[in-house]
Amino acid sequence: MKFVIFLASVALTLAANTSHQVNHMFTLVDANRDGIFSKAELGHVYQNFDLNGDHRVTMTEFYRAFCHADHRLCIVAGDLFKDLDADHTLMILESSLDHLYDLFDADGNDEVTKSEFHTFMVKELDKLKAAHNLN
Ligand SMILES: [Ca+2]
Ligand SMILES: [Ca+2]
Ligand SMILES: [Ca+2]
Repeated sequence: MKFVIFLASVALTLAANTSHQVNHMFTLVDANRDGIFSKAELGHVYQNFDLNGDHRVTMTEFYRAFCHADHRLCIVAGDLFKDLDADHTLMILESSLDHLYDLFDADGNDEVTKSEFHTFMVKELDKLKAAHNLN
């Protein structure tokens, strides 16, 4: 259920003030509420996307997770997937989670703080919203 709430909050992000909604998203991904989005917590989010549990998230799985929560998310899901699929294999491997984590971890200390999460997500979502004229 928690993951659905997370996706719903992403949907709200598209319609509302990005900064405010990213703050809310952080409280959902930071499962143990220690102010750090840890690698383990990223892994948990990943497992929710990997519907058939084969340790790879295909574009279909990515779309399904996003579109299931809110059809407005389908609009940006393709672009978000491309940004995350750095090696252009049309799938996000579980082994690439370290790379994904580095995108958030701006200072490279192996911890993603609320401020690092906020900076990355606001930049990413504002870019996608602008590309689709959703601002
Ligand atoms: Ca945490
Ligand atoms: Ca899969
Ligand atoms: Ca950091």
